[in-house]
Amino acid sequence: MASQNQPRGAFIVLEGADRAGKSTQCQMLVEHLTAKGVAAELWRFPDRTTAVGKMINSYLTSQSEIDDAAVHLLFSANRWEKREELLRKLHAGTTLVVDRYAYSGVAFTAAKGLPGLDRAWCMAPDAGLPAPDAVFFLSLTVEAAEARGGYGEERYEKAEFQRKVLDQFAAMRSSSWRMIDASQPIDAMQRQLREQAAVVVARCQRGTEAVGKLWESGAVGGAPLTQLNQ
Ligand code: DGP
Repeated sequence: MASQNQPRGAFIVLEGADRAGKSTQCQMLVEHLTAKGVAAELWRFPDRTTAVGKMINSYLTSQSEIDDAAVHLLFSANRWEKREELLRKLHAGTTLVVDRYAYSGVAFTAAKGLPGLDRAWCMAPDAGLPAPDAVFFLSLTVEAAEARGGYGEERYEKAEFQRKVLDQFAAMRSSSWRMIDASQPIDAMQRQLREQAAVVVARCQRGTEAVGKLWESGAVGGAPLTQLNQ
């Protein structure tokens, strides 16, 4: 286990509804950090390459039906199975830019509005997972997402459902999330992300921050917004 004073990589999560541009922004950010000499990797959840991830992929592409509670636990298991590697990378000094995390996990299942599967139930299986140092939320209305050429073919890519997902994200938003207006041009968004990611990376390189745990208070998304804005 690394001590609290060891320099480490930053754990940066990008969240948002579908079509907000997360994947493009994550990729650009990793390329930028790498060019600056910061060891950085792009990760994404769900990670469809693992055995669990393959089950999730089959569900998302409607090749299989899985009970809603059970598939929720699979998405969570997919994060848990990557936990050790994630911590190892951070402590070895690699910054991880992660396309979606447990926040999507909660928002997408809670948006189903099923009896018994409320937000508290949805949060429970992810409790204790490493907490990110920063959460950047790419904010885009459903109308703007549709104007971008509409949603794809996967299970959740329907306007009505995406509206419910956005409501869930809004309900769980913490003051430590950094909101990024995803209706801006790609380069403007990226500029904002780079500036703010640099602050988080520097903080973690200074070695003053231990990796937090979900959903401990003060750990969801890292430093308060005011600090990130300085
Ligand atoms: P992506 O590969 O980022 O396009 O994500 C695939 C879809 O799965 C997308 O509609 C968001 C949804 N999703 C991502 N993570 C979770 C999760 O943990 N639980 C649920 N139910 N859905 C998720």
